[in-house]
Amino acid sequence: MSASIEVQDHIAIIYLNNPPVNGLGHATRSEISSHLRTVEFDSNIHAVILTGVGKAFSGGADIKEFGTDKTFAEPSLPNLLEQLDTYKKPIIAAINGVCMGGGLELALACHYRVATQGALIALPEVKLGILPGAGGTQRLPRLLNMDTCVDMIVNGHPLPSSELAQTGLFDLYIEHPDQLLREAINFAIVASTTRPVPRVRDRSVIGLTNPLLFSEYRTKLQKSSRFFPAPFTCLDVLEAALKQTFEEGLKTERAAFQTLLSSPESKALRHIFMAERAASKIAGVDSTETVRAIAAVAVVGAGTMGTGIAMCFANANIPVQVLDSKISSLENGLNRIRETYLASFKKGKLSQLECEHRIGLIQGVQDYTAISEADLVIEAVFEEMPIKREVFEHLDRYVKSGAILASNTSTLDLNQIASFTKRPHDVVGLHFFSPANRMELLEVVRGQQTSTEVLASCAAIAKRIRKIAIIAGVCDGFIGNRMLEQYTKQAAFLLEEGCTPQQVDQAMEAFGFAMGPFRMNDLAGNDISWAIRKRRLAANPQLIYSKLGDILCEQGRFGQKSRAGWYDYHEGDRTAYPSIIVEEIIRQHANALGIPQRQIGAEEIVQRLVLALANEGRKILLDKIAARSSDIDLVYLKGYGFPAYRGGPMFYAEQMTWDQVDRLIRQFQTGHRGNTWTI
Ligand code: T1G
Repeated sequence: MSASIEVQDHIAIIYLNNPPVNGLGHATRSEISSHLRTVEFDSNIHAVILTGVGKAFSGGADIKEFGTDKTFAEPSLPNLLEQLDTYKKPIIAAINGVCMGGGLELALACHYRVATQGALIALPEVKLGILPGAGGTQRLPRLLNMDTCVDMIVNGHPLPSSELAQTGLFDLYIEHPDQLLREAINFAIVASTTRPVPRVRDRSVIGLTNPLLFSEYRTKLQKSSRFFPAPFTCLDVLEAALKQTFEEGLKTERAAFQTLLSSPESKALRHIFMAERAASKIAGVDSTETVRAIAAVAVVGAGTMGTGIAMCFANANIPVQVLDSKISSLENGLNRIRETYLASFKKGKLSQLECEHRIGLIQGVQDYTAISEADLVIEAVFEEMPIKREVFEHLDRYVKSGAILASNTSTLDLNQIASFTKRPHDVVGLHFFSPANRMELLEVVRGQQTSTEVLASCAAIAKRIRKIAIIAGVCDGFIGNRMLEQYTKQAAFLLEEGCTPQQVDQAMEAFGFAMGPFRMNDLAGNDISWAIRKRRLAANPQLIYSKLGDILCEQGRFGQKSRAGWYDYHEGDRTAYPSIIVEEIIRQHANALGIPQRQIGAEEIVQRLVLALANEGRKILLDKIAARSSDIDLVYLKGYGFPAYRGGPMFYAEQMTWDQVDRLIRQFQTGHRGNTWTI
């Protein structure tokens, strides 16, 4: 039973009850439709209320049914809404919680809407690469101004019901959720005497306040989403609402919805939606696992990473101490935090109160005894094992029993770090990505002895600080950096075969990366990757990689910081200018190696680099460093800027099939240094 019915005061109340979010799957749609038919001509019933059981009114169409015949099985959502539209008695939506996508479209097709404080209102379909496909683009502009409609539909931004309380979306707004049903029944009793029942479709679209709204938005989208069709289509269909009748607008919407639903971008985004939810399922850790309370956090190391990590917790209203033995480092770190929050305040992203509150949550300390009561301690000091050892020996000695001891290491052996303590079961890796206070990704590194309780606690705290936690096993580079090494290796090989840095970057940026590999390296600092290569070469003298990066670094070309890297830079200007010096270095190097030069097109560049990621991801799965391929996709999406509407490197490969991938890799091998691609 995913929709039940009861009667109170001659009002039929239909409860959507399809946990976890009352998704409008086929069964739910069928039962709602059946209940409506049962009472439509019953003279004892004067009106109908639709409401949700639990935290949601409805989270929309059932995404899990997409791609199956259930999505359009009758009653399809549009046809169910048509039944509401032609219903003889008033139907009131009592919006009790999350009201999203098809769920909001269901409410819009009702004759009245009564909402409670605390509900979340959204048409987020664009985030799935589609658009509201059940009348949302045609009904919402008949209740809300087009600026709000564009923001809600083109950006998919959710709005709290309180922000819409004074708009035409709701006929009644209730401050106290526990009074919603009673108030809705009272409203229905009054509405039941009103004829004809008011239909949103009979209203006129609210006129534009800014006649240039659509053209201005299209210009904005050209910059932010030029390769992603859904936002543009959302704009087109919204604009159609202004020019067409409701019926014509529905047809336009429906056609556009079908086109987008079958698009590769939508398939990719639906893959990510499910991947994000799958990632929270940790092997060997079930939902009954104890989760340790984390009320106080300490960070060791007041450098860029340490202070960024501290801000993650302050942003979640968790008090955090920052420990650094050097007073100058500590002061610099705390100043950096203050400046960051003040900058957000000046940009209007934070109120003065929020800014001061968050700064007040962060305390600088210099002594390990000061952090003894922390529930979670995160070490973020230099990537050198002797320093890690000193820190963890101190943590083991001074921090209370039961605290979680985490290392932010990005390349060192967590098992060895755990061995510096008497409590390896409490030691875990929490690998944040810079800037830590902004990047969503958090690699939770599971040591050999890390307890399931610690893993469950880290997953819970990650959600609190709004991070996507991905469990990784212990290896050099865990998941993301291990894949990045292969990506940058192939990028440099392409230069030796005839490409320029700008050709490679332009191909990857046209694919959807915000920044190609060489611009990214110049931003991050070529000397950082140079140090990692030297460490890896010392550990494995057989390591094969292009020496071009080393040559640049030996000439002091570290990137933006030295105003010369893979590109040239001018004082105070971050624009990357193609460098004839670098092109000459590449030519001389390739010539010395006797590598034949050739024209390499954008398609091969993209395949070489993305399949380098996927091929390493496949090995990461085989090594059991990652639990599932969709986790690997999330790592590269959330930590390395892989374009979301491409689904991720593993998704990209899986669309080809792995046999085709292997055929391509064999082709690439003949091009250059065959043994760099180990399948
Ligand atoms: N369909 C199926 N399952 C859903 C779902 C949905 N729409 N939304 C959530 N779930 C599952 C999710 O997979 C997870 O399951 C559980 O609910 C908890 O999710 C015609 C076609 C509603 C704000 O895009 O934004 O309507 O992993 O961890 O943090 O125009 O889920 O536990 O098995 O996210 O409390 C439009 C998507 C669909 C809303 C709740 N609707 N969902 O957040 O829980 S397209 C959306 C969300 C559409 C029409 C079109 C969030 C949430 P499991 P959760 P949460």
